Amino acid sequence: MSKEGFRSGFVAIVGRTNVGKSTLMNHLVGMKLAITSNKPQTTRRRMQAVFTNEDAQIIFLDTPGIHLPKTKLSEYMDNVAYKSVDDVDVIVFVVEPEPYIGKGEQKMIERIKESKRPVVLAVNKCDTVDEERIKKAEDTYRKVLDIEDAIALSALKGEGIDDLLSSLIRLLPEGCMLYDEDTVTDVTERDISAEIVREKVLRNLKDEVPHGVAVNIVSFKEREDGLIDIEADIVCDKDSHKGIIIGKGGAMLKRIGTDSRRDIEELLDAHVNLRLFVKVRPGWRQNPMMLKEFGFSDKT
Ligand SMILES: Nc1nc2c(ncn2[C@@H]2O[C@H](COP(=O)(O)OP(=O)(O)OP(=O)(O)O)[C@@H](O)[C@H]2O)c(=O)[nH]1
Ligand SMILES: [Mg+2]
Repeated sequence: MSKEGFRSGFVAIVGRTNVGKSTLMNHLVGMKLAITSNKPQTTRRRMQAVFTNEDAQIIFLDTPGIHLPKTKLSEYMDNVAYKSVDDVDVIVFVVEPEPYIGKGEQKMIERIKESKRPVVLAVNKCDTVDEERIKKAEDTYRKVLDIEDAIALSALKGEGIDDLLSSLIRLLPEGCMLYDEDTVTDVTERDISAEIVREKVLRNLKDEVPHGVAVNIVSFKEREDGLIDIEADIVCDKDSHKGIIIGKGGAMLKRIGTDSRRDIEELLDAHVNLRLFVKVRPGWRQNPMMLKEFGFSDKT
């Protein structure tokens, strides 16, 4: 039973691609759940992460970043983000510490206004600029949006996280715990493992190759001695990309495998035997049937 004055609810983390939403969500819950990279369009699906303390429970929704959609996959991703603002109690709008509003932000501002939900502005990457720049960014957004609170943050360094949590708890309605206190996410270990492999592809490869990659876990089995065997397909959308992912003498695939295994072992707290295969499915990001097969359906 929850104590008196306990607050709970859903908070969507939205904003342009690459502003640091997933980095922020991981820090808010103190665990690396969502993958991050310096490439745009890292997050493809909505993901929940649950924060619980003695005063409150907050269910954070990390969302794909807004960008100009070029494929059916990126249209799907933008829609996930736009829709998520309607399902929550509070919105965290993450922005760069810049004194101007870009196209991606502008579209998001319209959706936030339509949703009529309270908004906390999170000015992120404050480790890269001075106070004056942060203030300018805040003023810019206050002119176009009704903001409950503006918090300066460095999601990367974990600065401003407690201020943001306090602000959100204050804005949430009183209510009981929605999930038991051990719940951390709605995503399975199997799906996080697939995301970890995709993160290593994003971090090790350049340009358009990683954006055409999907990762499917083909099998995920625990042996009696606790070792976990994982077999995964790295699916790419061009023949020429397959060779790049495998690399000279298999060196790139080996590096992706080693990096992935290390993180998956940490996630699962077990030894892992990871086998990766590269497959080509030409144009899968534009093909509604294949998108559905990979779990990108209209159901968001
Ligand atoms: N300097 C600095 N870099 C940051 C900060 N927060 C995130 N980053 C970096 O910004 C890049 C993007 O971070 P992500 O968390 O993947 O961004 P995102 O908004 O989730 O991106 P999408 O999923 O593509 O929408 C990564 O290289 C992060 O390390 C910050 O506070 N300071
Ligand atoms: Mg992200």
